[in-house]
Amino acid sequence: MAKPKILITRGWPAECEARAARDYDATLNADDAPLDTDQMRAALADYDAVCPTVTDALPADLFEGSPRAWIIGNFGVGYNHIDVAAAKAAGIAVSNTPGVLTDCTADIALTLMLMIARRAGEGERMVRAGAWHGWTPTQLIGTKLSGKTLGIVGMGRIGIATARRAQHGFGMKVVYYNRSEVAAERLQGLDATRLPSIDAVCEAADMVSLHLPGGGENSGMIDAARLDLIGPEGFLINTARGDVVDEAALTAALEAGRIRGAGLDVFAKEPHVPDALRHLDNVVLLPHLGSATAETRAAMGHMVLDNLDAFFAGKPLPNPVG
Ligand code: 8YV
Repeated sequence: MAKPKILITRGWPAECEARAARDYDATLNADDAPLDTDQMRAALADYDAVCPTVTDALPADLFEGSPRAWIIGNFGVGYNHIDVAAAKAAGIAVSNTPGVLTDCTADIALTLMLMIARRAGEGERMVRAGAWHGWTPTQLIGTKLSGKTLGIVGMGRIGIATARRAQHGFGMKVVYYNRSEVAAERLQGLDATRLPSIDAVCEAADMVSLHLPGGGENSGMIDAARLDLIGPEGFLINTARGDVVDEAALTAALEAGRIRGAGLDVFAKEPHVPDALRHLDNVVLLPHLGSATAETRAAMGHMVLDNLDAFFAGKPLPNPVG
C-alpha cells in the first residue's frame, strides 16, 4: 500500500523530519515560509494529512468542496488558527500537542515576570547601548516577586505549571479564575484560591498571567476596564494568544502608567508588533518563544507523527481536538 502523502508546512527538528520522511510520502517545506490561503487550499486538496503551525490559517472556507485531506496534525497545543468545526463537518480529524510544551511555556511566563518586575530588559538595553555609567543606589529599581500575588486566568496545564513555579520558587500567593472547577488532585501541593471572576483576579493580583486559548469569546478579554483593575502597581503577562488582550488598550494603559508593566510573548497579528509598544520601556517583548527549546519542539513533532500513525493505522487519535 502506498504511504500516506503528508505535508509538513514549516521546518521541523531534523529527527522529526527524518521520521516523517521514513514513514510517509512526506513533503517538507524547504523554504520554511508560512503558507498563504491558496497554498493551504491546494495542500488540503493534494495531501492525505497536513501538519500546520500557528502561522498557517485554516478558516472555514478552506474546508468546502470535499478536500482530499483526512487529518490535520497541528504542531502546537493552541489551534485557534484552525476552524475545527468546519474541519469536522468536512470529515477531517484534527489533533494537537498538549502537555509536552507545558514546562517550557511556564518557564517563559516566569522569564517575563522576572524581566518586567526587575527591569531586566531595560538594563540589558542600557548595557548594550554603552549607557551604563556605574552602579547607583537608585538605578533601575524594580519590585520583588516574593510575597506578591499572582493571578492566573485559565488554570489548565500551563496555568498550573506557572503557578507552581511562582509559588514554590518565589513564594508568591496564587489566585486564579477558571470557568470550570479544577480537580483538587491537579492542584496538589499548591495553595491557590479560586476567585469568582476574571475581574476579581485582575483586582486581587499584582501580576496577572493569561493561560487560555485565543479566539472566540476570549478575544479582547483583557480590555481597558480590566487593565484598570490590574492598576498602576500591577503587571500583565501573556504567553497564551495575542488576541486575548486588546493591544491598543494595553498600549494606552502602559503609556499612561495605568498599569505598571507587561510581559508579552504573543501578539494579535504576529509577527507585527505595534510601533507604540516597541517604543515603550515598561514592556518586555519576546518573539513567541513559549515552546522554543530543542527538547520540546522535538517532542511536539513526534506527537504530531504519533497522531498521524494512529490515524492511518485506524486507531483512535491520542490527542484529538474538537
Ligand atoms: C507553538 C504555541 O510554538 O503550541 C502553541 O499553541 O503557542 C507555541 O508554543 C506554536 O503554536 C507552533 O505552532
